Amino acid sequence: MLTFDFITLLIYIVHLILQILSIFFVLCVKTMFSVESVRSDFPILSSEVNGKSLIYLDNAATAQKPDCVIQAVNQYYRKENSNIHRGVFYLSEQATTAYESTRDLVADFLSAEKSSEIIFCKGVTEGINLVANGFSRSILKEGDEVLISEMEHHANIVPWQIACGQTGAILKIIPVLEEGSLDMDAYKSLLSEKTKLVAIVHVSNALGTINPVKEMIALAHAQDIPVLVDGAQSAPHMEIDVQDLDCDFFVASGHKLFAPTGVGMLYGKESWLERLPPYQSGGDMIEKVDFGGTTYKGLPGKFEAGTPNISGVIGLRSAIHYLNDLDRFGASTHEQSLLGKATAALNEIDGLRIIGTTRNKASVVSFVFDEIHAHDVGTFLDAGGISVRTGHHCTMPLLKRFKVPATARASFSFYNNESDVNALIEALHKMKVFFG
Ligand code: C6P
Repeated sequence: MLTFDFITLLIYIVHLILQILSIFFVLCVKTMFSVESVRSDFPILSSEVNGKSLIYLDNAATAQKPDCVIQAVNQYYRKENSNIHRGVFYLSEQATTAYESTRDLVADFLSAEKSSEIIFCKGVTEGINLVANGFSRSILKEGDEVLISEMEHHANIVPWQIACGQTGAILKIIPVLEEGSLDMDAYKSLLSEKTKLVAIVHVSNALGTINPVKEMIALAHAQDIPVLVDGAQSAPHMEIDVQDLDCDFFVASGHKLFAPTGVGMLYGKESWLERLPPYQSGGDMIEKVDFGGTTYKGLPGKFEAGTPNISGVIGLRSAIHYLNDLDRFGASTHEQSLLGKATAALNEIDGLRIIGTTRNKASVVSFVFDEIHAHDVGTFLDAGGISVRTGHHCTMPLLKRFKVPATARASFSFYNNESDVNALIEALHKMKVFFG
């Protein structure tokens, strides 16, 4: 009897262990990153250009959209379209809920403390303009300084030039070292009691360099200086935790995050957003309008005047759900492996020079040829179905620093595969023969 009980117990334990193992296995397989499986989520990847299969390597400019995002926007216009915050009828309330719940989702996605710290905008350009406009109207005075770097995108240069021009503040520049990283000694020495803001790119769109923003923020905060982080190129490649970074502002564009164009997000610490005046004005951002004077809504409404990009926000909601369901660690490991393979193979090509060789890079690689103009590189690759960006990448001062007028840039997303890298390298070898 005792032996029978023991055997039953043993069978029961083995059965339990097998069940736990099978659940674990199913969970692993379900969440494990598989490039071939994610590729099938993006309909455009199976299309052709110039009679060749599309090889899309311009993800830093804009990312392709998964089917769920395309469907979400389609569904919204087919069945749910209506304006938000205005109607008491069913569709308007549905649209308002969808819009506002996306704000909660974005707050979670960026690990913000409160949803009211998330402002929907057109993208990084508009987000930075909003902050620069607020600083020029309420913070900056003659002789103050704004600190940016030599590797900024024009979107994080020109708004500050305008703000400085309007206030008499001075724009200071952190230099870039030869391998494409920031001169951190220069950064430390540029911080002073005159500095009223540091505005810095997280990941360079032209070089791929990942900047040590957390360390830079801590250094600035030690002197009570707020920091804005341009996350256009970081949010698509890494998980962002604005509370851990402790940045005061963070901006990202939806279209680089697999969402539609024309929608983006500005995160700002509540205390900073409260301090800044409204950027645009009109409908929806007000509390009460009277010819004797107008009062504004609190956060976030104060910064969202007029009918926003509702369908864009609906698409963004779907894109964030998609990213939340993705094994992002696996995706980023895969991107890094593509970057490593591409870099090694590009370095083997005679007459090719990579611009931006620092070790800590996102999956962006910029290169030039001694004898062939970047635009010719781009045109040749396009004939083979390969899309790369060529030109100054809206970083003219950076290219001037490297003494090149233009580069060709391949930027990889998690849906690119090894054969995309091989096709690029093969095409560049053919191009060398073609141009003699
Ligand atoms: N870079 C590129 O091909 P918008 O256009 O507002 O979504 O993003 C502007 C922007 C700001 N900062 C960085 C670091 C960026 O990379 C970009 C957009 C694209 O590199 C288009 S120029």
